[in-house]
Amino acid sequence: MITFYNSHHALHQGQFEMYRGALVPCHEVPARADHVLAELKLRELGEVLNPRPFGAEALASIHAPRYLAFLETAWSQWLALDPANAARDALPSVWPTRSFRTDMKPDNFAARMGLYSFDAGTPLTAGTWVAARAGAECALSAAQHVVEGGRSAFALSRPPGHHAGADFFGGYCFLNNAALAAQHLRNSGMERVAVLDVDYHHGNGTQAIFYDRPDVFFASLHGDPRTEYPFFLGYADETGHGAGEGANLNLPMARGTDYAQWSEALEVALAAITRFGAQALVVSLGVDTFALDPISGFALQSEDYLRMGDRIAKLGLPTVLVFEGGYAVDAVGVNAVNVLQAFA
Ligand code: Q9C
Ligand code: ZN
Repeated sequence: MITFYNSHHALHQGQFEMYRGALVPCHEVPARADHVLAELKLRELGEVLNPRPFGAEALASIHAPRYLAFLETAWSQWLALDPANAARDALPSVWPTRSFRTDMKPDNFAARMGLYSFDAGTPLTAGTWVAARAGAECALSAAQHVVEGGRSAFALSRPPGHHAGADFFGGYCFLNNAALAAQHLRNSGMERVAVLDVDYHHGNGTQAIFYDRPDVFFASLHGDPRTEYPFFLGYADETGHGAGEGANLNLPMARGTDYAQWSEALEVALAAITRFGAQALVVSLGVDTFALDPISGFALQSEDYLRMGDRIAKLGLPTVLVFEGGYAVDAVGVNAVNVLQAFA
């Protein structure tokens, strides 16, 4: 298994996220990717390459131009408000909910932060843009490897991506790496592409991006949004819209779900992907389904990730795996690389 990795990920290092009225240390930390990289090298799982550069057009294949322009300049806008902001991250604190407008370009930075986000858990930092762009290039490079005939490739991207929509950040995500990979496969001649999202949290950004499209199937296994983040999307009755009707499959599960139950939902998702006739697969590989994950509620064990990788490989599709969540930092390397090793 070839891996695309860029050390610039570490430039995105948030300090705090809002939790129950307090700013608490971020769960999404650079050490997560370092642990995965160390485990890949320990097991000699294959080459680790820097991504190749991709231009602005590649990002614009998924993201809105005004959102990309905002992300690229947000840190300098933040500093322009007050030089002392250099020592603190930018967090949104006001959002347009029902009855508000979202069609304007606000002159106020706080308003722009709210317009382009959906939670207060995702700090924007000095290095966010450079890190997120490098992570997106890892996903695009992994997709390109598969386009060129590789059986599979892993994008060790950070920050993660599946909560980011065409024009919003949130859930620790800024650019939707999995969606960018899927679109790159589409642009390179693969007519039907599936995204399988196994992160604990519903991939609301990926779902929203492809919801009305018949050419990209989205299947997600996740904690039931009735109780779990992101709460406002991810229900089983979301099956796609318009031409995309039938190309979206949500499989929410209760807290406490173990691999025996989880793997039944995996069978449902894989059967649907096969019925869809996917020519290539993108896996949003979050390992926050792990029993010891500090912010999640499933009960998967480290050995279960070997079974997961083995089962997904049996689909026999050219596959791009993209790193997403997983916050039991000491175990994240073993768990993610178990999937990759069993897949390979
Ligand atoms: N106290 C991903 O796994 N907040 N994002 C949870 C925890 C957001 C997770 C609250 C979780 C986002 C990529
Ligand atoms: Zn997650």
